[in-house]
Amino acid sequence: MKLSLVSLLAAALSVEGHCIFQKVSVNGADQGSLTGLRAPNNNNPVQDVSSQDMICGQSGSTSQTVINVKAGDRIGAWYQHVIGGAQFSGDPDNPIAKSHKGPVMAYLAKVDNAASASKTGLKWFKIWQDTFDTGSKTWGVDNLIKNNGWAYFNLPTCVASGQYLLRVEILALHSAGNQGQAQFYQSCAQINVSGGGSFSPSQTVSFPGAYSASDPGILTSIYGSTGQPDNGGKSYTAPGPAPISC
Ligand SMILES: [Cu+2]
Repeated sequence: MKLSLVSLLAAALSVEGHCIFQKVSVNGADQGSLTGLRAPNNNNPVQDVSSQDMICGQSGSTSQTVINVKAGDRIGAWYQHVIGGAQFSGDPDNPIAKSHKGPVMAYLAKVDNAASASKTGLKWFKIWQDTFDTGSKTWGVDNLIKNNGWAYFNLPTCVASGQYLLRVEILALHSAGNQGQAQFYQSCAQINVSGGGSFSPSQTVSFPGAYSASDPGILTSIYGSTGQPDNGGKSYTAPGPAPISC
């Protein structure tokens, strides 16, 4: 009974708790709202893992800008409740509702021209993830909220120079105990990497295709016997491949 009540509550909260990846920073330098991004126009999640919207979110804003970065740079991906930030002053669901526990992940795919490349048919590899710390019971989303909506990670030093789409994704698991109810929030940044290494991925994945609706990291209840979103004290494995290591 308790579990279903928690799930119902989480589902109710989710109506207002969505978010959009809408800005990039490079070593702390803010690149500007929607600059160099392919981002959705609304904050609704993608829930069908076979949808083309799994790639960069629902088609929305586009940009001619390609953001220059160096291998090893500290990249920030900024999520907020709506485009521009909070929906209203004191918005408790900004940057994202606290109920929306889950991992935050980043992928790259090599392209010839990041501003014009088609998003389909690309070969993606994961470069970073913040999943769940069993000791502190902290999810990647908890850390993002602490950072006012920023997810920070370093672009691996070994990544080859050239242009890429950078796909950053939140997977919100608050209702994920029922198939098709996990919520995916992603946009793609258009980046040009310089000073890179010689890494070329031996294994890549496709979007859609990388995830299945019954993946244990997607069809899962994060509520333990006490009804808390602590994954029952168990470790959590995010969907997709392991991040590359240089
Ligand atoms: Cu939501």
